[in-house]
Amino acid sequence: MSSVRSRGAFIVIEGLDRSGKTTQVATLQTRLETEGIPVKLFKFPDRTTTIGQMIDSYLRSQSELDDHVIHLLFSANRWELAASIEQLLAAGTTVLCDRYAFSGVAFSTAKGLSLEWCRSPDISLPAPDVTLFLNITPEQARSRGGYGEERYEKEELQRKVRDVFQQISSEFTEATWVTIDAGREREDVAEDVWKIVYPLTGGLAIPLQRLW
Ligand code: T5A
Ligand code: NA
Repeated sequence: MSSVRSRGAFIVIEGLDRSGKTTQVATLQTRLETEGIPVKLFKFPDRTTTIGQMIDSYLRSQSELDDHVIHLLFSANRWELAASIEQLLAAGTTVLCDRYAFSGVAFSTAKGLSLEWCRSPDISLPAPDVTLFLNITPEQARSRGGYGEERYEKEELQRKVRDVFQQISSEFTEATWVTIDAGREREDVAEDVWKIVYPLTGGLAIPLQRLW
């Protein structure tokens, strides 16, 4: 018998706004379930918790918060679910995450906070085994419905967010940060996602890493 217990893979989907993260993560979850692979989906922000409700109110411009405060709330919202994520991974469940700490850093840095400060509260959160970054052009994003409903849906901010994501991605290897052209048909994007994720679902023997 092997002395190394295998664990589930931690898969994060990041990407620009309107890139299809939620669409793709739902398709992926269904396909994994169909294959009989134990899977659990998380979405950040998780607007259902007490902290999540504060974030939701801020994003809908129903409340005002200092930039540092909202950054820490986004991070706290991940920390309040981190133990559940770790337990599921240890039990062999594949964990999918719709946005994670990279969105946290990208948006707050784009607003003007320092990148290093923004990283700090997420230090030692579980690190994804792979981050799938869904990439689309600003023109494609615009064609998927106009910005304006929520606080960060403004083109100038989105451009800055894109730049910070680019900067973050350069710290990862090609195996741990995969950029996918999400400007194509849903099915084609889903096929690329599947090809990367499916091989990771057989159980991983390497220990879970920590950010950053
Ligand atoms: N945030 C988040 C922070 O500032 N800090 C943090 O730490 C975190 C975690 C809310 C905001 O919070 C910020 C970032 C955000 O500004 P959210 O709730 O994830 O975050 O935001 P949403 O508005 O839900 O997500 P997006 O707008 O980014 O959308 P998705 O999930 O990328 O895209 P999706 O799947 O909803 O699709 C968008 C539209 O496009 C269509 C869909 O049907 C839908 O209408 N579509 C396609 N159309 C054509 N071709 C395709 N291939 C398509 N795929 C999807
Ligand atoms: Na979404």
